[in-house]
Amino acid sequence: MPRNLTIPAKPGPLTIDLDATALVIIDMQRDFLEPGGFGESLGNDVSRLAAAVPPCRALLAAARAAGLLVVHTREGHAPDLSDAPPAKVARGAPSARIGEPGPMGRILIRGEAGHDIVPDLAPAPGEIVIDKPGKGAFYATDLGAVLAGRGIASLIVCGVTTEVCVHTTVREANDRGYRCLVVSDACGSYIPAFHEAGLAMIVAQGGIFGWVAPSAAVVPLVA
Ligand code: TIU
Repeated sequence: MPRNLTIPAKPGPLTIDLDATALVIIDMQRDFLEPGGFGESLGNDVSRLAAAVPPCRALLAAARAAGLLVVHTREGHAPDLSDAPPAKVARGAPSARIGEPGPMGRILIRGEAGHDIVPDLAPAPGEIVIDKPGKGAFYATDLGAVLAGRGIASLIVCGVTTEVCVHTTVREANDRGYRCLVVSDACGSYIPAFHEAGLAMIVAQGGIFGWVAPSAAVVPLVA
């Protein structure tokens, strides 16, 4: 028996089967949310992302209570930078580029403190953590195989940043046939106008990339 529920969303209600739905939390890492990491090295005010943490936490608690598949992603690179394209490494001030030392260890490098997910959203034992070198969570990862193996058809997506890694992942997922519900207040951007535009792009044209709803509309239904 499917565990169907219908979420009020834009551009219209979305019905999902909880047994075929995963919560995907994108890149809620210290490198993006805390001073001294990759986000700040690019010239951003990282405090703008803090508001997304409590809604992500509420979603995570609801997903765990409902027995959903939970997937955390982390953007980062191998210590030898072998998976970091030179065009990506060359961005930002030379002393604060990917791989350079910072207060949370080498910037955007796997295994360093800055690469960790923020403590409030730490993965629980058994939850899937996908390490990705790019913006999208499907590119150069086994996320597609993981979801296919679990019979997942719908994704509830949150995290940072709205118009960069969340958007790229939703676009990749949409092309692969997943229904994506993006939780608006559980996403965040360094650039508020881009957050709003990113969400608007998802639901435009009849939901060209997916659906959008606030956590208040999702959490009570899932839990
Ligand atoms: N710079 C920016 O907005 N985002 C990223 O570089 N990565 C993610 O969004 N995770």
